[in-house]
Amino acid sequence: MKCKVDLDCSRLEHTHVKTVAADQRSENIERLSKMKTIFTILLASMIGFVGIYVYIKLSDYLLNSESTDQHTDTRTHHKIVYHNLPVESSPQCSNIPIGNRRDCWPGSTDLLTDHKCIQKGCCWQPYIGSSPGVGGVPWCFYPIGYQGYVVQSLQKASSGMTVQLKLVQPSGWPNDINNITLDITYDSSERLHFKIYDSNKSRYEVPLPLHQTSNKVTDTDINYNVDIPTNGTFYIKVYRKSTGKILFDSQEASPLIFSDQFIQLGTQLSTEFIYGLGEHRSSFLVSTNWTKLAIWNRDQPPKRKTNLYGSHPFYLNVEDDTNSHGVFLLNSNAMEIEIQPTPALTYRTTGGILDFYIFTGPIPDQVVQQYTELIGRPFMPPYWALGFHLCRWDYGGIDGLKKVIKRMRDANMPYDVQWNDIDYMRGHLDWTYDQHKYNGLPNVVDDLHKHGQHYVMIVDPGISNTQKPGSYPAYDNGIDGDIFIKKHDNSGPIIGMVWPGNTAFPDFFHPNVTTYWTNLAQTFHNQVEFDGLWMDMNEPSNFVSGSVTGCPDNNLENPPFVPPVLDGKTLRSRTLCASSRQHISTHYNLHNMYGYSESVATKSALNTILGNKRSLVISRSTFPGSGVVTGHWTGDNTASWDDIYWSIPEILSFNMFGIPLVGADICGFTGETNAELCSRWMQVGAFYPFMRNHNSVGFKDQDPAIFDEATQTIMRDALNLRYTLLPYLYTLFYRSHVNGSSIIRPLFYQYPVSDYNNTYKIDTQFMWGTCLLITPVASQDTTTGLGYLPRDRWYDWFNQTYIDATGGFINFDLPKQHINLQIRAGSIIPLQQPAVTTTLARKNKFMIISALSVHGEANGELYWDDGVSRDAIFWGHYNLIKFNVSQSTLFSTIVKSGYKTESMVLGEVKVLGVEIAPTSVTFNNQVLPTSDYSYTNKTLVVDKLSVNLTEPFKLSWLV
Ligand code: MIG
Repeated sequence: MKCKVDLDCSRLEHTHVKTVAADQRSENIERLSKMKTIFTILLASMIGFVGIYVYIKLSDYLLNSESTDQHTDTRTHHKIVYHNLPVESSPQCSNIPIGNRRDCWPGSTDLLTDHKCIQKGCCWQPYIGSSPGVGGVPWCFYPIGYQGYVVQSLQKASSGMTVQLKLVQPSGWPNDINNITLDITYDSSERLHFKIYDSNKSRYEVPLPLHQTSNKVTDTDINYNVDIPTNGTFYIKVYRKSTGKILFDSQEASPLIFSDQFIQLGTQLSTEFIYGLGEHRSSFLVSTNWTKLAIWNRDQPPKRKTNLYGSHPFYLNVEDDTNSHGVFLLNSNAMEIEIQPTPALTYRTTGGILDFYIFTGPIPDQVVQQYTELIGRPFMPPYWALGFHLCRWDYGGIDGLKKVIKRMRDANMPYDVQWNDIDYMRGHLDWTYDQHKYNGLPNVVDDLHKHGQHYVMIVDPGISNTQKPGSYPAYDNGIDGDIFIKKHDNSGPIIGMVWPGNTAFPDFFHPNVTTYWTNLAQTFHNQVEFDGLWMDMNEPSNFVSGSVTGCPDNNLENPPFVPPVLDGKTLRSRTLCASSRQHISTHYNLHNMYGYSESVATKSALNTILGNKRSLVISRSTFPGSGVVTGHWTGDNTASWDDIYWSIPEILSFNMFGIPLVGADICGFTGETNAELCSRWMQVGAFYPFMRNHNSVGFKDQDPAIFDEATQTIMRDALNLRYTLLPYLYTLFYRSHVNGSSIIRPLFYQYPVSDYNNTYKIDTQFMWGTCLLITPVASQDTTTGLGYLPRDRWYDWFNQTYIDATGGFINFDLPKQHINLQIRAGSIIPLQQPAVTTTLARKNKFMIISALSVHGEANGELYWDDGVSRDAIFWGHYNLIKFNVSQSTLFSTIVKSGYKTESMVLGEVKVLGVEIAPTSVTFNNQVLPTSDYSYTNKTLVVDKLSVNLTEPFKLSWLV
């Protein structure tokens, strides 16, 4: 008989013989192999790998000798006969290198046996060093030529195509969808969109407002080629047109599966240089050594190999010629992403559809720009949000709070924002403050404002449902507006337990929720004039699993596939029941967007309350698009040196996710910090886009002013350096807001070519934009340390001498008080004299540092506005000034001059790398007296200026 499914015909064959005997035998084999698996696992722990190796070889031999002929598929009774157990001898199975095996049995709770594997149409080959179903080299894997879906028809259109796919081989997962459609759209020359969905029934799709392009392009205008077969087994390949390099290629990767609750697609990667896929604690470069990443938002102090607070199914992959591209899967369901040595990547998601976007870059920062063009550009923070933030859990009451504010001021620490954690609330109730413990809080906030400082406090999503009716509007109004998440059967709010005890949870996708939330925020703001809000616990976190009354038993609570989330095989762990109901869909679908939706509602409330003033939202849980409204802190770290290191890949990743306003809890959240750790951390933290020192309850104070004089000096210096750099940081935020450029960048963004083997792996150092290289200290008792200097000229920030680096590690002096900061030759950086608040610093004189390239050139820019108006850019109420150096002249160009309210006075210009002493210096063609400038160490300093920056100027040095 002809084998219809052209899968592995040598191995599968329809037959009518020996059915009964074969059934019998297959049961025996199943039993035997089950035992084998149990034994294997037991033995692995007992006698180690040598023993297990001998055991597997032996049992394989026994199995082989027992089943060399045939057995029948007992499940389907289709009398499919399998030859040759184990199947390594069949060509569709045996020629697959170990690293290329595509897991056919991911995350199953069932005990895997060779029989079950083969029933699924897959290959079976035990591997020493991994356990089936858990991860690592799979024992059960897809054969070459596995079919699944075939192409039924392909219809081309001017800017894309539509492909109909039909299932020809059951996947083995419940509820396969037989007919699915693939829509391919050429969104722009740099962006491809492809979407796979049920042809007959609409399914849940992610409710994210995307910035779609209105004019799609035709295939002559695109930078990529798409290759889909017109018949036969489905695959999709996307190439870069100019180089032929792969951007997406599902052909030899994990096959497409589209069942109701298990959807899979794999792709080959271009190289092992892959970044992104958050939120996880790992090196910035994601390992291709069988890494399984679970995505399911979770309140979990960061640790390795587990799901954390946010979901970001976006990666950047470098091609072997240093071009880069990005891939975004728009899907909010619980998912697993596996990366294997091929290198290849597999998505396995538990719902929704497959909705992919590919960005062609080719420069890494362009990939991020193209990604944020789709999901939304980061918001423009108020200027004060770039200052130093101070927080701790439990100040003990109003006196504790006042004491820390006073000592920070007395110590002259640059310090802009004071925060409060849940201890300010009455009984942990949202939108209340404890009138006894925090008696006078409104006055403290007024006093902060009088000092040009700002105030942010925490709000958790859980709303207590146990207050006296009529006494707690947050609950009563929620019931009136019907905005709480409901039980699976819609019978009232689902009740969990958080800080205030039992709570309901607002559904931030409910149409009435914005009014509800805004009213609560407004009422509270009438008492305590906060400037920003801190969104914690919004995964959402729940102290009980599912709800106080548990969860029902249904297919959403017990999906056939659960990614490797913390606490085993259940989605409800530390959150709500998956089958609880939100207005637009189930929590199963929307869970990963809870923090996102809360941030959107909160930002909207703040916009209403504060009018045209910018506010600050900082959220723990995030999703693609969160950066449009919120910043992020990386959660509950510990006071350890390791945690300083981990903060760097975390911050690099969030810049890639379009949430550049990000920082880790400086000096550590849990655990006791110490002077050395905390001062090193303040030094690194001075370069976090969001700089906040935060401490957990029960640990000693760690605000800068609590330490001894010497430590305070180190911290104050770090803060002053940051405040000096704020005009540059603010300009980077402007670029991020209008173009999507990253603020914090890995070295390879700037140096992908010459240092292929080095820069791609570096995540202990990072850059601010394209100009500054930061080499932090993340280890104890360090006085010297290695840092990488890419091939370029680098100026030391402090002594202003340069090194012509050839691309390699050099040994830096790193004494306790020293921050290792290099300026890339060719940069012009706008600066300002620091002060104890940004409010004061903004009035100081500007400075410019110009670090000349080998050719004596440099450029840079400065963005400036009033720092608070929300629509400054929209109305053009800003100044944009470009600076250039060529031919021994530094000159400015006024690109935009729409902000005149405050004067901008330039007081000093420094030019680094002036090789020959100038014979004279002119400013706007006037010769300067020699007392107005100095020249030492190849640095020209002109420091007696008082020049209006909003007019163009020209500084020349004649040699
Ligand atoms: O269950 O509000 O990550 O920053 O201090 C802990 C108390 C709740 C977790 C946050 C942390 C905050 C703490 N919160």
